Amino acid sequence: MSSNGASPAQRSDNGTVPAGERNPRARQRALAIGVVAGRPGDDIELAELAELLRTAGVATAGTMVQQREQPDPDRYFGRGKLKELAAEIKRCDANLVVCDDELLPRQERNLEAELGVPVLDRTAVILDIFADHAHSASGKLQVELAQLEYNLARMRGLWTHLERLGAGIGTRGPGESQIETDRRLARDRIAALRRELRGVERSRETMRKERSRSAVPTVALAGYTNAGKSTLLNAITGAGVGVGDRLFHTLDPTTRSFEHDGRRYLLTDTVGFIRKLPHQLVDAFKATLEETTLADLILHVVDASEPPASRAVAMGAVDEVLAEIGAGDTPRLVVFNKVDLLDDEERQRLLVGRRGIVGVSAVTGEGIDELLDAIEEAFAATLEPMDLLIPYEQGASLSELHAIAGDLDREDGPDGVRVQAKVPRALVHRFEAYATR
Ligand SMILES: Nc1nc2c(ncn2[C@@H]2O[C@H](COP(=O)(O)OP(=O)(O)OP(=O)(O)O)[C@@H](O)[C@H]2O)c(=O)[nH]1
Ligand SMILES: [Mg+2]
Repeated sequence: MSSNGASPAQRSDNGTVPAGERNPRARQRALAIGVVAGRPGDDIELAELAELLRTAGVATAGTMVQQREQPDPDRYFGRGKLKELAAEIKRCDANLVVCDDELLPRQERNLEAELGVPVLDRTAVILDIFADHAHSASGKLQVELAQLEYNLARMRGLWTHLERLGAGIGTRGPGESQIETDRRLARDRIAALRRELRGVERSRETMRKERSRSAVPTVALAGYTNAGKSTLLNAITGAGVGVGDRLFHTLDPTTRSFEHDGRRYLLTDTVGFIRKLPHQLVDAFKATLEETTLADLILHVVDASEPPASRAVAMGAVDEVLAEIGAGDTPRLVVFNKVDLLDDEERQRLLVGRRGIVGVSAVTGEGIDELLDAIEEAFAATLEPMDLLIPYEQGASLSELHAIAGDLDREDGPDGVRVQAKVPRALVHRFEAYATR
């Protein structure tokens, strides 16, 4: 894993991950730990952490859960459980402990001191995956910003650590000034990154304005990571977006158009969500997540092949993130993807008689037509039927109408073209002059 994975003292000066210094990941064997409140035997959460670790190239050597209301504020686990943990590390020959929650710097430090192996948290793992999967310039900026914010808090932790050690003359001064310098560098870099990202936001804004002028309905794919959003984008639009059986394959938004019944739509695919999505990422990825916020309709893509309990957790997490980024009220369709992996009984149970849910397979193409009809239906409510008479010399209006309303019912008469069309409510005013009733 990256230098996030090293002990805090080994992190680079400005807190970012130098790409060349990654350890060979496969040699890392992690013991995954978590605290669960009141649900004994519930290992859903650690199964997901193991999946995150697999994506980051780390083997999961074992798992350990402590049942308690709250993690211990100093050590995450209670003292007794910590002894068990130390024994378990030996037993399964782990060389790393990874915790399912974001650790306070103090918890991380105490755990490392007691266990004698590096201790990482969920946020560090997710940030590491993002760093590895970011390819575009803006994606890299966003990840670097999130990493710096995460590490800035840890530098503070390191500082208090040194302060405690630094009893003698001379130890305190250089330690303090070094940490202060590091923190100032990190803050300067954070400010510079935020400025650059505002530039990215502005250019996306311009593109969006152009799109909204054309009044093409916009649909956004949202969903848990690995639900099949990118595969679905490819199936619907014929785009060649990258797909992969790993978490957070997609980080950059992609928009493609498709036509259904003569009407054009835009479909946007973007970064996936996860339970306990690190707030540093939500913050840094604001510009990217905005693509979802501004859509007219959100397709909430769900991996229907997941066991019901983890599917419910995933759906809840998506609802939460959508609310957090301000898309809570956007009209939504739930799409159960990967139905090719279900048997008949499961299909029945999941899909029959459920309104607002469409079952599809982005791989076999099953259900895609029904999905497109459902999208059309969702937009139909926002369309106004109009009877128009457009004079021949207003050909420009006719082609504009065609672009907006798709295939038209038209009849050529002596004074012009009689047209019946469904027009988005926001654009009705442009054609009112030609309305015949
Ligand atoms: N069997 C089956 N597999 C699917 C289907 N749709 C997607 N997959 C697989 O699921 C995995 C994830 O697909 P992606 O399209 O990358 O998922 P995503 O939601 O874009 O994931 P992130 O970008 O990581 O958030 C890939 O291995 C796909 O081949 C489907 O309908 N059926
Ligand atoms: Mg994707």
